Amino acid sequence: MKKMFALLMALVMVLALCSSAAAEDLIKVGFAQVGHESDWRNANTENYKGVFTAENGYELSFVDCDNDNAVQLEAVRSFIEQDLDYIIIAPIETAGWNTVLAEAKDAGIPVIIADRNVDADPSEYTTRVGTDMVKEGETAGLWLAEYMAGAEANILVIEGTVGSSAALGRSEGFNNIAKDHPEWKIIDSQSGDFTQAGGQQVMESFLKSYPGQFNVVVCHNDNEAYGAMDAMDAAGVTYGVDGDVILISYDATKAGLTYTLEGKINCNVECNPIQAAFVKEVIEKLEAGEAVEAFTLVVDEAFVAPGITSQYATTMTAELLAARPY
Ligand code: GZL
Repeated sequence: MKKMFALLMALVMVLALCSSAAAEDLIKVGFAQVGHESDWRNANTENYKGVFTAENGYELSFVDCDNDNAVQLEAVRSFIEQDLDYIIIAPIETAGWNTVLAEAKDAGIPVIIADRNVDADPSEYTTRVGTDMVKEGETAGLWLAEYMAGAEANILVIEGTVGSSAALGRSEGFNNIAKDHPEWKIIDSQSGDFTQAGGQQVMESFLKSYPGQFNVVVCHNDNEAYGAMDAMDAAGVTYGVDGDVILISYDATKAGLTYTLEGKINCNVECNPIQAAFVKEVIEKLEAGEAVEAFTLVVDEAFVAPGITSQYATTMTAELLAARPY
């Protein structure tokens, strides 16, 4: 009996040593995520949690920074204090990163900027993975120009989070096209903070300020578009392919593309949230001592409602919707 007990204890000790050794072998990654402001963000978070798993050899320290810059900086500093192996930052805003990036660099911890961008010299961090937000804005503008075919456009814009590279880039890109169209007028542009409540609030304000004066609404993400749709429904303003107002959105999430298939959103410019595998590939290269590119582009496309054909976007179908990964 005593022998059995001793054997059992030895087995428990070996298993404990193996598990701690296994834990020691995991690559420790800190991820300071923007927050949970949108369907896109949630899809992005789920993607990271599904890739950076113990089975894949990682220990993920995930912080939802709730759209709060101070919380995000604090999260990155805590990763540095914990001396993690890698730090991933999806920056809420572009500004304010130089000091903490220098701290991470001094600590010898590689930093990967993911999704959005920072106002810091690329030499201040290891690499960046994300989409081209300026191109997304240009795609929306090019599609609108094709669709309007020279007709007047009186445009209201519901922007994303103030100071975010997603909002700045999409505005820059759209304006790159708008400047070539004197028949267009951007009447107003306010931030809806990438949330449905924000989109509804801004649209309600626009409906009060500019009744009957606009025929295009551009929303920087699907959740803002849902809010704008609720506000326009309540005001009896029609939108979409059979409505008075052309509705353009970004993200092309499953729900956003459902509205696009239904003709309620005329054009939806994708921003692909499935980015974790690209980041994991970068980390694996760094682990192997290999050089990595300064920037890894995550490619996306655009979609339009049935009945619309475009050189810049794919016409939505039920089959396409069923095949969408997020
Ligand atoms: C874009 C991403 C944006 C999405 C929004 O890459 O940063 O933030 O467009 C999300 O849905 O909130």
